[in-house]
Formats: sequence, C-alpha cells, structure tokens
Amino acid sequence: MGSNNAVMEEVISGAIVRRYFRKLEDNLAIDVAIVGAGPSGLVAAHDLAKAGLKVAVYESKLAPGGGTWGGGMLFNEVTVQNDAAEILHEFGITTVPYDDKYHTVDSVEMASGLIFGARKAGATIFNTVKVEDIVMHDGVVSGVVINWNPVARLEMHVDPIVVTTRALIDGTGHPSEIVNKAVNKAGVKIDSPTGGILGEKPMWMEDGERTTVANTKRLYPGLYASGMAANNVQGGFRMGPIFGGMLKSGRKIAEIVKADLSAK
Ligand code: 48F
Repeated sequence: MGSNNAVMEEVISGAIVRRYFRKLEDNLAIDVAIVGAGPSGLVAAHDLAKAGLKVAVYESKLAPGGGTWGGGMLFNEVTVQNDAAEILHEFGITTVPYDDKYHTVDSVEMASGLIFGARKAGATIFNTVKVEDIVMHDGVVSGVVINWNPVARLEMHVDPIVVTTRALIDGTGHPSEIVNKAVNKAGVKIDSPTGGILGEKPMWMEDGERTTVANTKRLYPGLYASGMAANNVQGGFRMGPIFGGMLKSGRKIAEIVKADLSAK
C-alpha cells in the first residue's frame, strides 16, 4: 500500500496496478479458461464459477457480451424460447412473452446482465485480451497463450504470456478460433464427422438452434466448444437473433466440463 503522505494520483495508480496484478497472478493456473464473452461463454462461466471452479474469461473486445448487444440488425431486442428464458431469469434479466413459444429481451439488459451474473458468480473476466494460441502437452490441451488485443491489432512484435488450465472452452462464436488452432496448427483430429472443422451452413433457425446444443461437446482432451463455435465446428446452420441455443449450449458445456474435471 502507498504511504499516508502519498498524493492522490500516486494512491489511485497504485491501487489499480496492485489490484490488477493480484488478479492476474491469481489466475495464472486455473481450472477453466473460456475464450470469448458471448452469451454461451458467459453462461458457462457463471455455472462453472458457481460450482466452485476457478474460471477466467478472455474477451478480445473492450466490452464483453459478444453478439448480444446489437439485437437483430441493430434493433436492440433479441428473442429466446420459453425454456431458455428461465436461464435469463436466474441472472435477474427481464423477458417479455411473445407469441406462445418465445420471449423478447432488451439486448442491452441481456448483455450487461450476463456479464454481471458471470462476474458475481466468481468468474474473472479479462477484457481486451486476445487468446492467440493454445498450449498442448502430450496430447492434451493445457493452456492459453494471451496478449493484449491492441498488440495484435497493431501487429506489434511482442511475445505473449501463458496461463495453464485444466479445461479450455472455445466460445469465440462463428470463427471457432481456438479449435482452429488445435486442428490447423497442432494438426490433431477432433470429435467431428471429419476430424476437422466442417464450417457453418446458411440460415435455418429451427435446425441451427437444435444443433447448437447437440453439437456442444468435448472435442479433444482438454478442449471444448460452446455456442456458435460448437456449431461451426460440426457444420450446423446459423440462426440469427434467437439466443436460446446459445444459453443452453453454455449450460451444457459447463455440465460436461464439471463432470470431466471431477472425474480426474
Ligand atoms: O459470437 P459470440 O456472441 O459467441 P456465442 O456465445 O454467441 C453467438 C451469438 O452472439 C450470435 C448468434 C446467436 O444466434 O449467432 O452470433 O457463440 O461472442 C464471441 C466472443 O468471442 C470473442 C469476440 O470478441 C466475441 O465477443 N473472441 C473471438 N476470438 C477471440 C475472442 C480470441 N481469440 N480471444 C478472445 N476473445
């Protein structure tokens, strides 16, 4: 702590630096790393942290929340099916019934509510941090290689640092960036029909919603995918501004990871 005679500027800077580095140091060896703070990653983070696991979420953008904020075509409302609305209610998020099967949700309330809920459950969120690579030891994915997103954006030649983890969830959405590293850089075969990434198909809401949850699974020792990343890997259809599949996928991957980690 600073001395009693320190000027305010010194105290404030010291507070930020000390507390940030304590948070970083506390999270150098974790149970679960989640890449991407979209809806599926945030629900997974909430559930896993609530179960007592040490969880860190890495989000390359300044604002976590992924594709939630913009609703459909920047109209800031999204939709969920009735059963998925219950997940949002657990986070204290308000939904409004629509047409028997659906609820609408203010997308700003949904994004901020999911972020707050994950954080309050105990997950640590590192925003503006990009996961640029994975760690692979003896056929097991066992860490994330992280750097500041502005470093990557400016193409600065700066080495990253590494966090070790018992489980790694790819929640990066459409590009499934982390599974891509495993398949195309490490050259491993994952649990998909071809052993590789099939790629997302065009729009078919009903099928896309169903397969997003069905496609949520462990892909390789230590490596998992949720949400649109899971769907992209297995070649599912896209679904647009309906989010029930994302929320249920986050919940399902949390259950799978919990079971795997408690079995070890
Ligand atoms: O795409 P995104 O919201 O993930 P999701 O949980 O949800 C998909 C829906 O938003 C939407 C949809 C609904 O029907 O189709 O697309 O699958 O969020 C992914 C987050 O990952 C971040 C990215 O900035 C976004 O916020 N991200 C992507 N790559 C990296 C990353 C990376 N390498 N490191 C850190 N964050």
